[in-house]
Formats: sequence, structure tokens, C-alpha cells
Amino acid sequence: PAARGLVILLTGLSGSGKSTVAKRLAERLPDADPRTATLLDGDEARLILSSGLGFSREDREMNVRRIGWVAALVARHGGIAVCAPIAPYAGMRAEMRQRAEAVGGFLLVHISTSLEVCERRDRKGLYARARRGEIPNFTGISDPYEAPQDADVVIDAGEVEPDAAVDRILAAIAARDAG
Ligand code: GGZ
Repeated sequence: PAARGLVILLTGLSGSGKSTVAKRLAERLPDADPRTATLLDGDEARLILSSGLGFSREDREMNVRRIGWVAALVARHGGIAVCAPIAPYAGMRAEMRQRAEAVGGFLLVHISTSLEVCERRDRKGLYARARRGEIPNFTGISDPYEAPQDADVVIDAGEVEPDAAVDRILAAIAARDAG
């Protein structure tokens, strides 16, 4: 039988390195796996799929639900969907897992880069703005991030280079297919 589809969710704080790892993973998957790879980045999803949504709990839930729905469609057709929204709530991740497992598989990757490191880097200046109160409900500052207890892979991108992170995710995929 053909390999089943797979949804990979990279969850973590803003600036944790999720997008970089997700992008690199999607670039390298074609050489590592016969299934087609589709990248559904958080930022990009918000431009079209979730345009108009904000960052209240309800809007984040809707955003992640939409991404999870598209990802499950990709998996249903035998592909691999790589998604990288913050996805701060355990409940929304569980829902995504359930939807994905119904049509293929699910791999939860926690990009666990600490708030301290994300804020020190502050590549987009968002943490400074959030600290000044200019961005309300900012994850890690004034809004929750529920660290996953059920991650299949945990990677601190403050310590691990993107390609080494991808190596670990590819190994987890291979181990799952073997097992
Ligand atoms: C968190 C925010 C916020 C608030 C804007 N909280 O580092 P970025 O800029 O490029 O990625 C963040 C992105 C988060 O959107 P997601 O769709 O991934 O979030 S969720 O899964 O919770 O729906 C950040 C930017 O949007 N951003 N305001 N208040 N991040």
C-alpha cells in the first residue's frame, strides 16, 4: 500500500525559529521522502486563509483549525503537510492531531527555544513593542503558551542549527515509518 499522509506541526513562540526549520524541512523532504511536501507557514496562512483574524483565543483557535483542516486534506491525499503556527493551546493541537490521525499520521515538534532567547534576539522588534504595551495579547508576554506534554520531538533552536533540527525531524519520521 502507498505510504500514508502525514501532518507535521511545529509549535513554539514567536521568533523561536519555527518558520526557518519548517522551510528547511520542506526543502529537504523531497530528497528524504517520496511523499509530496507542502509548507503551510503561520505568517503566510494569516495573509490569506486567516486574513481578518486577530490574536484573541477564539481567533487563534480558528486560525489553527483552518490550518489543520488544510493540512489534513494534504495528508488525506498522501502528502506531507508542514505547518508552523504558534498554536499556543494544547486543545487546538489535540484537535489537529485527531484530524490528522484520522487520515494519516501526526508528528508534533516543539521548537522549545526559551522566551529569554526569543526576546533577546527579537528579530522583528515585536517583543520590545509587546513589552511597551503596543501589542496586546502577545504570546509569552501577555498571552499564554501551553508547552506541549505530548511532543514527538523537542528541539531548542537556540542551541541547534536548522539543518541539525531537520535531521532530527527526518529521523523521527523514518523511525515512525519503520515502527
Ligand atoms: C503572537 C503575534 C501577535 C500576538 C502578531 N501574539 O514572529 P512572527 O510575528 O512572524 O510570528 C508571530 C505570528 C503568530 O501568528 P500565528 O498564526 O502563528 O499564531 S497562532 O498560532 O497563535 O494563531 C508574530 C505575529 O504573528 N504576531 N501579533 N499578539 N504573535
